[in-house]
Amino acid sequence: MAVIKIINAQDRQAIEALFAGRTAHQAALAQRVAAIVEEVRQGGDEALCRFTKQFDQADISPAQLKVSREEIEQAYRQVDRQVLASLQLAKERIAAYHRQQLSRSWFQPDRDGAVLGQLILPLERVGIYVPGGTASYPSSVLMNAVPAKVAGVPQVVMVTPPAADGRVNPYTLVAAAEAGVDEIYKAGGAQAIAALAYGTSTIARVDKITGPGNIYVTLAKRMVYGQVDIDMLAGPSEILVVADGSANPAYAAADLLSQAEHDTLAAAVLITHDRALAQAVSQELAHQVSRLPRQEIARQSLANHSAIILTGSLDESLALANDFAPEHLELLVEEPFQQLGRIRHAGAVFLGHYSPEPVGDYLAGPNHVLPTGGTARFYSPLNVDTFLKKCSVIAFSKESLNKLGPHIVRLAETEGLAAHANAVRIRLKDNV
Ligand code: HSO
Ligand code: ZN
Repeated sequence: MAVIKIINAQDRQAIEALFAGRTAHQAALAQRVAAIVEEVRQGGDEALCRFTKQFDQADISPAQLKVSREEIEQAYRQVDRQVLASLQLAKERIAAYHRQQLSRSWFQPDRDGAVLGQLILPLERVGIYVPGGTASYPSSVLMNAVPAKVAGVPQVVMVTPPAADGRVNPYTLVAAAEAGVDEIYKAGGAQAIAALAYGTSTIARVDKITGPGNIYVTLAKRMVYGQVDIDMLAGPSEILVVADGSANPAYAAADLLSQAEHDTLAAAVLITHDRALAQAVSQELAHQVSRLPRQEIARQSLANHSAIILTGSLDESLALANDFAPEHLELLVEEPFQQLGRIRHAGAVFLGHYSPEPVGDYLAGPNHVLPTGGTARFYSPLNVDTFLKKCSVIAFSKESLNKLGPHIVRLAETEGLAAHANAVRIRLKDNV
């Protein structure tokens, strides 16, 4: 029994159905989320704790919202030493990659004697959302917190929903401590986003919220945008593999399953012009999925949001991949670097037979928080700039104002703004 459909690239209807499946409309949930956000905005800690009881079954008082030093020490005693070492290695590699992204402030005298420049400044206080339950990933803690710290953000705050017993996953806690997170609060869902955006007595408001979450979190982020900044609106994970005859079908299937196991809504797509490969990958998928602990999730993802697409050529495969604008794009082809110039839209590209997507999820160095749902057309991966802002610097001298001032006066008067013109004219030597 096939676990994935094979469709022809000429079948526009099937292709469109596959692409459209990514933008589900959630109007019904939006009202509910708006009510939660509003209640927390008005009710602060009390509302936050009430929702934590309702949605996470955890009975937490405002005084217990903040994770204590003892809880972090206890987490360090609980975690496996080798896992801790792997997390530390990942942290170092992620930090090294993101340090490369740092750009410098600059100052430049111009030819009229003015000094102009641009300051690069870190945001002061950033909130990182980390999902709980089975989607609680210490790797995502690193991917959010490390770039923030590389950018120089002094206050990095993390929120994550507690389990029913009021605890937080120890790996999440040690990852946060390793990354240098400054405060951790036990709160999740739309209520945590509202708390970060508006502040409560316990949680001071932040300037920006980053990190992926479920649909409630995403809707809440959209609602508080403007009150605070946000990184992006994340959807279910996606992988698109473009392969030619050089691809190993077992590798391709394993890579597709690596994202299909994330979410029943995840999309795993293979595009190839090689018919034999398409058949072989389909068989491999059926074989490999049955041995996965999360096979129920992966099977639904494969059945409902995934496909193998047959094209007539590698060129056609790449064009279709650009149309899809996937979160992750793998090029399992003979000469991947030669195809790189054709890629227009993808969150991250993985080149060749030895760069499976999970390499990027954990420790290659680039960020794994990536645009989904076709938003790679205009969003970038989470990166150091996500946590920085720019400030323009202008320093005119007496001479440069004398030289350029008459132009300013003229432009201000054209706009009917006499006070603007005066602020310049009053300084000019012959009061033009
Ligand atoms: N592939 C996910 C990130 C992740 N994978 C975390 C494993 N852990 C979205 O890019
Ligand atoms: Zn993943």
